Amino acid sequence: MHILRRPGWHIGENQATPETVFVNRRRVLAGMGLGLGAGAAGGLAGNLAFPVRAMAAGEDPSAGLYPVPRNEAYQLDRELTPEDVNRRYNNFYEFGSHKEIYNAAQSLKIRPWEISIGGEVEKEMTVAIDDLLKAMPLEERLYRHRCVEAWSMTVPWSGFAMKALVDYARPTSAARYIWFETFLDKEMASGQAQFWYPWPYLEGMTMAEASNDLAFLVTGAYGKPLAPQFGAPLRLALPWKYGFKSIKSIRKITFMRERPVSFWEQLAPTEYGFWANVNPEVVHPRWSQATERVLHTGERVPTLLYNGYGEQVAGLYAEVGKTEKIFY
Ligand SMILES: Nc1nc2c(c(=O)[nH]1)N[C@H]1C(S)=C(S)[C@@H](COP(=O)(O)O)O[C@H]1N2
Ligand SMILES: [Mo]
Repeated sequence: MHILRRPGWHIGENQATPETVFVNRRRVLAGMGLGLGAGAAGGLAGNLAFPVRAMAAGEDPSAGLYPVPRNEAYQLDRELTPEDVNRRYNNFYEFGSHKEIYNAAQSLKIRPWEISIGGEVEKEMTVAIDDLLKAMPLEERLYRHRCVEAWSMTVPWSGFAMKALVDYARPTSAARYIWFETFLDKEMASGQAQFWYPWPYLEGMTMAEASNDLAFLVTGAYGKPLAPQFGAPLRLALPWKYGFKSIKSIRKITFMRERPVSFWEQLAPTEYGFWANVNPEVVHPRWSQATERVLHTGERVPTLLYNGYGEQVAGLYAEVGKTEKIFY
């Protein structure tokens, strides 16, 4: 059904030095007839070759809502990734299968933006993002983020607890999973013209995971509305799981009896499974997960079980972990 092409992250980043990433990228760009100024090296901090177009003031109607109060229950063990670094190093395959999608992502049209909520719910509905923002209790949380490619960042996300969305959606008792889907528009997002990917991006979680305090729906970052490249206007943050679970630019939320087969799981089921909990001891089929590269310093630090959030989430897997692989 799907033609399997190796996505970018099949090259373990920890097997490639920043230099080789840089050289390879320069070669690719040269092959495409694009010159490359000094230092766009894999989005590493430093001389940045391309300016990021700033969103014009007032362009985002939710701007007045930020900053939102910080929830001090979520503390970090390391410093925040500078906003500038984060805004220029992203995974968002809808806009390209490399890290420098920030300019391409500015074409993401974030208003009007409606989210449909359906499946096993008392009543299906469609809600405009600005109405949802008004109905939800917004707060800021400092979270770690660990990509399966073995880099990590820390972000001050703004948004609301997944639980609040579940209460709002009023699922029936038949709901066991929640499916999330990204927009589908290949005119707007040229990556979606790459037909070998099973668009739209799809992810999911169990109802129990959705009820965990840590499960967070993100609407802003760094005290502002979410920049397009972060997955505006609504994305997930499941910080104890590999980053690909944190789906961006959500259009559709469906409560289901069945488990979804997510975007990456369709492409490579043995590498990117449904559970995808972070575990430094469970090697990716082609690279180690023992350490991670901190995005803005380049430093390598040990990866933690459940990305350091075991106390909050390990209990979710006590039963299922006996019969299923919960780390991929
Ligand atoms: N729709 C969509 N969501 C996505 C992705 C994507 O390509 N498309 N990439 C995922 C991956 S692999 C990671 S690591 C994070 C990256 O989030 P960031 O760019 O804000 O750092 O988004 C996740 N969500
Ligand atoms: Mo990722």
